[in-house]
Amino acid sequence: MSGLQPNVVRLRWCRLLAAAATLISAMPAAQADPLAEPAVFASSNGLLDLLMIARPKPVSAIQFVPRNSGAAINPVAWIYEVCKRPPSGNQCPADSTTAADYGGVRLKLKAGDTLKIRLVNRLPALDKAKVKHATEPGMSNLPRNPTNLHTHGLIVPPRTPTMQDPTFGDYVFLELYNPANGTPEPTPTPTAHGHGEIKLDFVDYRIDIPADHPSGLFWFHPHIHGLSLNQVSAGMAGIITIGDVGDYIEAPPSTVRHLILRDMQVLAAGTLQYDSGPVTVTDGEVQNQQIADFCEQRDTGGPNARLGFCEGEPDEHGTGNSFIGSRWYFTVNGQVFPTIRVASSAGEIWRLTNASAQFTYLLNLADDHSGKSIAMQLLAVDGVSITVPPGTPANTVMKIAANRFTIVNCPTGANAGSVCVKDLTMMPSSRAEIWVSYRNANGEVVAPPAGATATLKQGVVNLGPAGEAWPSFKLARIEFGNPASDKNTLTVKATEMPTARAMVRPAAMAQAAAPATSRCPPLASGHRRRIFFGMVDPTDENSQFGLGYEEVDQNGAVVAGTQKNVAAFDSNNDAVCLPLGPGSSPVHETWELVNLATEVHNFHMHQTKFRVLEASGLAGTSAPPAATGAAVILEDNVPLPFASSSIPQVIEEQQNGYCTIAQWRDGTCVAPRIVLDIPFSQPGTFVFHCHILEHEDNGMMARISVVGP
Ligand SMILES: [Cu+2]
Repeated sequence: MSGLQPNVVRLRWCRLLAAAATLISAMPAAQADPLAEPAVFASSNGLLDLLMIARPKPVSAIQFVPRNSGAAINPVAWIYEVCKRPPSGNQCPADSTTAADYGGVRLKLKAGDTLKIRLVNRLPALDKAKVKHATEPGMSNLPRNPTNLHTHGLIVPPRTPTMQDPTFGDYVFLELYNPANGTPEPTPTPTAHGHGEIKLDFVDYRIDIPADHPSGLFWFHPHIHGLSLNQVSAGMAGIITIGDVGDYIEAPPSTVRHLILRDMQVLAAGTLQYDSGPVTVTDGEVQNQQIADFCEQRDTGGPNARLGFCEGEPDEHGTGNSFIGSRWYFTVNGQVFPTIRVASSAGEIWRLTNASAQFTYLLNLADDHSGKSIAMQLLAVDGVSITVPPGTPANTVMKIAANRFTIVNCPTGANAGSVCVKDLTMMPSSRAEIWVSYRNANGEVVAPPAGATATLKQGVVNLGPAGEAWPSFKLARIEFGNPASDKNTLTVKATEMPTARAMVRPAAMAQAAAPATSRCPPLASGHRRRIFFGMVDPTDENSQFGLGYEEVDQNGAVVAGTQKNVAAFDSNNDAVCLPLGPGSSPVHETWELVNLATEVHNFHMHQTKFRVLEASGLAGTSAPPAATGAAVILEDNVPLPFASSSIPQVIEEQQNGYCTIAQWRDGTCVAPRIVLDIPFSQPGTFVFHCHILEHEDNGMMARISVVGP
């Protein structure tokens, strides 16, 4: 850990370390509970019509015991209370048809369904001193805690209302305020941080799922620039499933689990020093301006330590931060260290969602007897099934999945083309679906020995010299009581990207502005867009993050006049604009992502899914379409490997760990390229950004418009 995070909230304890020796070892009984599924709201007759109320709620599954008192505290999360839309009013009935769980809900839909959500804001106002971005230009309304909703991974239009239709689609330039928190102040227009539409009390969304939308696993969360980290880390997220796993897995097992991973930093009472000055925090307070230097990185306490949480650390990094007496909880469906009992001979499918605001998971399933990793079969990435034909080399699979897992051999007798992994790297917003059955050290599915158990473990992940040193811990206990399966792998069916006009809805087309062709020309054939991930001014430790841009021609030369320096998010201007193709057909573009940082970022594009191309195959031309029979892994977020330089000391000590575009161009810094084939099918205005939400809130986001004919 370099302590070089210039944009992490700086906290300095102003209290004595005399109580540092206090160790908390009691474990709440709830930690042994079997894992429960998230509450399900399913569509019927093509419609799911919900009322969702964003509000605070104590988390009963977390019992935080303060150092100086025996009484356990249930920290207060921000959750979605969800019910079927009542005939009138904005309140859910106080009965079992309402879900209000920190763990999150699952919205169960089918392709072709309509999802209607009335979102109500009942979030508390915030202490301005505890909101990192509240003093930035145009951001004075953040302490009023506005919110909104984004359906991550769905290929749906980012619609705005019309005279005939007052609903919003998956549109993020919208702020919904709780009237109890005061009237939002008008902000100067134009401002770099303007957010667009303002709504009070409630707003209605209507998300039309196209009839040819892929089946799979998606999720929803708020998307307020400047508060994304706060709201997601406070608990605001849920998952969306389209169709069933049977749509892409042949003869799936009957047990399908949904694992929503999230984390919460719970503070001990004290005085903290924020950017704004000293603030007082109380026992059990949720630190929703989450920071990284909270626990010691390594889990060294043996098998019974760090069961779903880690203890806050003293100031060991010289940063002035001490978190003694505080705890960082890592939960599955809101449960601390639950038990998963695998009882069926068919094994289980686990569908994992990283709903953390900024935490990167590196998960493996460790056999408690041997200590070795139990292989898992990878079925789907970012919601949709993978396509890996027989004979695809493992390193090709690793490349097109951007090294998001470590491949091990599927055992003999496996279905050709199956992918087995021993770990899963899941950056924020990632999803992964796996088949779990007890396996021996050779990866063969066998009957588990009596009393076989395993632990779902977080490993030590390397996000680069300037990256966060996230702690390792244990997330869940697995008990294998299953008879042996008769198969070693499941058969995965390929996901087809929606190709046609079916993706483009008439309402959305009407919404799209007529293209100003001079302002929004199509990318020339053979050209690609190059996006830089960097810092606006690396020599300024208070600099914002940002994105830079240039267009590159078929010879690899930069197109004159297209270059833009690294700049922080500007909600009023498009960084990229492109028209749809003839007849509103989707347009494929090639994007090259260059990470100027010596830490990993995580690129996310709204309203589509993309595939990673092998950079070596980019021979100065636009990407060829995926060949018939080629391996394809579609993603909606992708890790960008960190840069290295010939002057590491300068970069780390004088440039906050960030290279400039000039240093990249002259070879001082080298950044592995990630090259993507991105199909754009949804007209409207949306964003692409780093999904480490602390980075997004601090400017690493840009606006894009896709215009119809
Ligand atoms: Cu980032």
